[in-house]
Amino acid sequence: MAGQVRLRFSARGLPDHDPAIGAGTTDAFLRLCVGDGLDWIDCGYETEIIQDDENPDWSTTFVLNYDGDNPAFQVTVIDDDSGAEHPVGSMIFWLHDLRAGVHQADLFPQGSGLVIVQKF
Ligand SMILES: [Ca+2]
Ligand SMILES: [Ca+2]
Repeated sequence: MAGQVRLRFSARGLPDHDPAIGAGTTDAFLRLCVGDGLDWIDCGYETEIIQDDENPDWSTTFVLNYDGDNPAFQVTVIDDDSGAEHPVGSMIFWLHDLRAGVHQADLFPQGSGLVIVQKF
């Protein structure tokens, strides 16, 4: 079964990846891949970068087309450093996790904060 879902993301408690003086703190964006939990078919989704914020609410809305009745999504939060990418953490969730409309999960590795997913 194929379908479409619209998702928006926030993160809370991201660690500071910019400890240098004057660098502020983490400049986070989120990259999303769609797949079945083993293979990630489509990784072409990225939010905007939010500068110097450990609790970003990304305004980017992803409109995702999927196959199957319970697709998986992998998100990776990345600190931007003038175009260079430094991964902060990642997590995987399934469409069924979003039955209530909102899903929240810790990023891996531990201590990397958490991501909140909203379906609407
Ligand atoms: Ca920064
Ligand atoms: Ca940075």
